[in-house]
Amino acid sequence: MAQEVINIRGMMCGHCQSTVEKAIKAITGVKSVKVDLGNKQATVEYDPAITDINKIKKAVTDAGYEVVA
Ligand SMILES: [Cu+2]
Repeated sequence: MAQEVINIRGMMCGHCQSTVEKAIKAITGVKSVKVDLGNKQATVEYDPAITDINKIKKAVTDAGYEVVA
């Protein structure tokens, strides 16, 4: 299991937070996700044999938010 922290730009409220959470959770291979609105970070635990961090970042982008490198 791998854990990664992603910095996200564009989250303004609890609705944004749950949108990002749902988008990441929907990916096969993601075990858990915790989005911190204050720090604008998502902590994702995933199985690297099933998915990868780029797919997770893409889900955030597709949901309408920006991933900060
Ligand atoms: Cu919002």
